Amino acid sequence: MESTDSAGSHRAGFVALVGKPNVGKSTLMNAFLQHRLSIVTPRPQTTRQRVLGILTKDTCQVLILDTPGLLEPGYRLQEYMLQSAVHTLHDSDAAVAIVDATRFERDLDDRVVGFLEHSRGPVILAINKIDRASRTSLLPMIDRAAGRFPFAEIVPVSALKGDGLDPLLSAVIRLLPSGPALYPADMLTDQPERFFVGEIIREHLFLALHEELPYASAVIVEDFTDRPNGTAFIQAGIIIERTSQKGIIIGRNGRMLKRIGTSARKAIVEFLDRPVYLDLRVKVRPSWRKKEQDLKRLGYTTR
Ligand SMILES: Nc1nc2c(ncn2[C@@H]2O[C@H](COP(=O)(O)OP(=O)(O)OP(=O)(O)O)[C@@H](O)[C@H]2O)c(=O)[nH]1
Ligand SMILES: [Mg+2]
Repeated sequence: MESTDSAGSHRAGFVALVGKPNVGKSTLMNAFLQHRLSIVTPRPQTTRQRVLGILTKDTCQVLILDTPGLLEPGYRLQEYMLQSAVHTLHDSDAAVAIVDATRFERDLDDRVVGFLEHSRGPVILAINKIDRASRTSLLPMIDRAAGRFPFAEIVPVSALKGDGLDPLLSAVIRLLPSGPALYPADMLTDQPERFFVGEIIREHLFLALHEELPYASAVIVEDFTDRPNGTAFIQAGIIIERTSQKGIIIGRNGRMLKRIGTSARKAIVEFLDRPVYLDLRVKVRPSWRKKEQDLKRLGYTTR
């Protein structure tokens, strides 16, 4: 463990990244970590579970918790997603609420403010995607935000372009309690490789599929074995809700599934930093998004 002998000046704590779907929570976490840990796609509701990213510096350890978007749940999986975000907000030492500068009014509505009021720790507001907003729109936004909630600080950023991230990180660190590091300095997350492999496959499903299909799909990693030759052997199931969706995912002559498999495999190789054999199979589980039992089996269980 890291020691506390630097006269108690070391800080460590959990910070939750929360906000509506698609505001850039996962992009921000990855930018802080300088690592592609949490999956990112142009579609809302990409993140379904909380993801821990550990940022260790000489004087602090920031335990960043990426969360699913604060959505209005319509089915059991979405209820689980919302719970996961809200619990994380309740359990963290501080929070960064994120809004998209181009959708400010939508992103900082009464409902979101209501959630922030139940945060355990102080909340910083990050106004993200400023690369897309006009400079003149920022000051009025900051004013309106300050009138709506007692934010500890308000920081405009672009998680994508890397603008404003240092001031935002400094603001986060200032809010963390004093204490020793909670994880070894070389640890990036506490979640297993197997979890991220499933997430990467899901990321490529989200990128390749349209309309409702990404939301009707899940991934279950059934086998993950490191072979003696150094190759990770991975067998995963793509779960969908109806037989009629199977044909779309497989595609003509299996082309779509092959495309998804090829791009996912490449990304997994990059993530694991070793050769990968990937076998994908499509499976139908009727209405899995609404069934407690199926959700549990897929790892969507409240902690
Ligand atoms: N232009 C611009 N796009 C951004 C920025 N940050 C994120 N994005 C894009 O916004 C989209 C959503 O980003 P995510 O990081 O997945 O957003 P999220 O809040 O994690 O979304 P959910 O997990 O679905 O709740 C992606 O296409 C990102 O590339 C930014 O600063 N500027
Ligand atoms: Mg996300």
